[in-house]
Amino acid sequence: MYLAVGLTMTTAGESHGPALVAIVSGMPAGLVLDREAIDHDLWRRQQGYGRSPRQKLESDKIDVLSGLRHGRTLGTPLALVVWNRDHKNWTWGMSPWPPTGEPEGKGTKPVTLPRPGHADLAGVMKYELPDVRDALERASARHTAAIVAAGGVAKALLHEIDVGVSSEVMAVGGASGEEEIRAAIDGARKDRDTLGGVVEVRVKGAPPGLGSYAAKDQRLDGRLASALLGTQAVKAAEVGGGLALAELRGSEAHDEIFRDEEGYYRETNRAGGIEAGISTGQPIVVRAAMKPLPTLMRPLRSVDLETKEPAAALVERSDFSAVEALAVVCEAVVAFEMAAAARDKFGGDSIGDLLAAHRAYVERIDWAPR
Ligand code: EPS
Repeated sequence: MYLAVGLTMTTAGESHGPALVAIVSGMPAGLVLDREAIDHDLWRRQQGYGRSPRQKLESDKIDVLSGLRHGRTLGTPLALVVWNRDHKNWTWGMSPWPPTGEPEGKGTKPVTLPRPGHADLAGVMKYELPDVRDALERASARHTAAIVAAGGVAKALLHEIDVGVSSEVMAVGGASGEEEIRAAIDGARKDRDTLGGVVEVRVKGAPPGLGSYAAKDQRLDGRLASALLGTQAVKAAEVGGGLALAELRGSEAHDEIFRDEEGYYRETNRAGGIEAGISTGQPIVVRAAMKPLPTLMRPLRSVDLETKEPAAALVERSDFSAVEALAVVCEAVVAFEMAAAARDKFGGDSIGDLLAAHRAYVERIDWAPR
């Protein structure tokens, strides 16, 4: 039986394995992809103050194995690949097949010192793994490169219906403003510590009516929050006024409705562009909060899984802060959910059909972005 399930993404890949892969199914045929735009987002994800030396080894680029011909989607599954350049240093340690020859390079010795805050301890317990590396490789935020590649494809679809997605770093380690953030990261680096932070993503141009109150898995806010919380290191997600709305009275918390010759409008956007799980036509505003990364150069207390004795957690190359990268990743996950919601509403065999349905709909509701 064939089930139409809309736009979906499946990813695979380990941090130091050969590659990261994203298979995107349900993209309409005839969508033109801009390779440079997707590579630019991959580049942006690698930037930021406080990033790990790993980013100097990688220069992430998108490769496509299927679903695309001469730059246009075929309406069939797109297989997107981002190669791990660093894999050449891990060919024995991360060999998919039993390695041959003498152990060499990185990853040859089992990791036995779980880091508090990482996947290490829960991962080896859950999957009965002999080596913490078997858990941490997939849990690593390196995986987000594949998400950004898929988000780039989603942005191309959104661009066709004049929907744009942007992001901003709101705070790092409680500091805001470029100077203060740099100083905070310098301070953490000096103390061999790490910092988390908050990012905001905005979607402009989305028409009213994406998502639905009919079921929880169709609620746009629920889908966005789930996608944000499904991202490495994200511990909280907010829509519009978010947590602060709980402290207000109803008379202060909602966005009053007005109408002029151009149509309905609001003077405020406390709902973050979503009411009852449906887009309102205002900018969609979501935020994600990232915990400080758990790989510390001055490690926390842990237990050696081999000896069962107290020991310091694993120390390995990592970022002091990756909040700027998270902003780019959150853009991608939000873009993907918005593209999925647009595809659900307007159909998805061909981009022409989708555009025609979008045009007819915005005409019917007499809506234009403000
Ligand atoms: C990352 C790549 C990783 C880490 C980081 C994010 O590279 P490596 O492990 O080779 O240094 O820098 O991953 C984590 C923070 C983590 O907890 O796993 C990347 O490309 O974003």
